[in-house]
Amino acid sequence: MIMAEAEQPRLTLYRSICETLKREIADGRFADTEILPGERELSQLLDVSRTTLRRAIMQLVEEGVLYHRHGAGTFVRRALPHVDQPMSRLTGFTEDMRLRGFVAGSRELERGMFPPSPEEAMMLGVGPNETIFRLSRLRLASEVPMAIEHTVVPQRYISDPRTVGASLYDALEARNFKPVRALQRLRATLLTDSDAVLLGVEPKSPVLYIQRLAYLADGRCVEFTRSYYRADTYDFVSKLTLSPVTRKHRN
Ligand code: 16G
Repeated sequence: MIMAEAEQPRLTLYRSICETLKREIADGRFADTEILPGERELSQLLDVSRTTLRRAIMQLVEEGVLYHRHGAGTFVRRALPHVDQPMSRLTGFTEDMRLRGFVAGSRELERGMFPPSPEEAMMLGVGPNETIFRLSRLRLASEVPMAIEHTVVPQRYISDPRTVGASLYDALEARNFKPVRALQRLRATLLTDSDAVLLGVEPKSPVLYIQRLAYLADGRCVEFTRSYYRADTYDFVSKLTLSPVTRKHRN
C-alpha cells in the first residue's frame, strides 16, 4: 500500500493524495509504463475514496503532472530534460549528457562508408573520389529524443564503421583524432514531418539547425555534422566579455 497520511480532515485529504502521488511519480513509481493504475486499484492502494482520488487526479492534470489520453487512461507527463549548453566548450553529446546526469542514447538512422556529396566533400576538404564514414543518429537523453545528427568523417580517420560505438568522439580519441577546435553555425528552422515524428514533437515545430566543422590541431577537418536540436529542451548559452578594443574607446 502507498502510505498517505490517513487521518486527514476531508478537505485536505485530496491535497495529501496529490502530494503522495507527486512523490511516488518523482521516485519513478510509474516510470515503466507512465500510465496510472485504474481508479479502483489506486483508491485501494492509497486507501481513499474514489471521489477523493478523482479530485486529486483532476488537480494534478491541472498542474500538468498528469494528462488524460482519450480512451487509454491517465498518464504521467515525463519531465523534459532541459539543457543549458555552453557555446564555447567542444564536447560530444555522450559526455554532455553524462555530465548532466542523463543516460545518453542513440537510435541509429544510417551508418556506413559512402562517396561524399559535393557539399560534404567541400566542407571536409576531401576529393570527390575519397570515401567518407557517414553516421546519422537520433540522440536521446534518458530515453527522450533531443536531436537528430547527420555526421560525416573522412575515411582516413574512421575506416571501419564497426569501430564506432556509442560515442563518435570516444572512437576518434582512441585513434588520436579527437578534434581540438570547431566552428559552429546555428540558425532557427522548422522540422520536416518525418523528423518531427522522430523527435516526438508536432509537425513543423521550431528547431535549432546546427552545423559543426571540427578540426585537428594541424588544421585538418575531421568532422562535419548537421543537426536538428529541439528548441523546447535546449538553450545555447554564450559568455560575453567586453573586448579590449571597446575598453580602449571608453578611456
Ligand atoms: C555533439 C556535436 C556533434 C558531435 C557529437 C559527438 C553539437 C551541436 N554537436 O552532439 O557535432 O558529432 O556531439 O557525440 O554539439 P558522441 O561522442 O556522443 O557521438
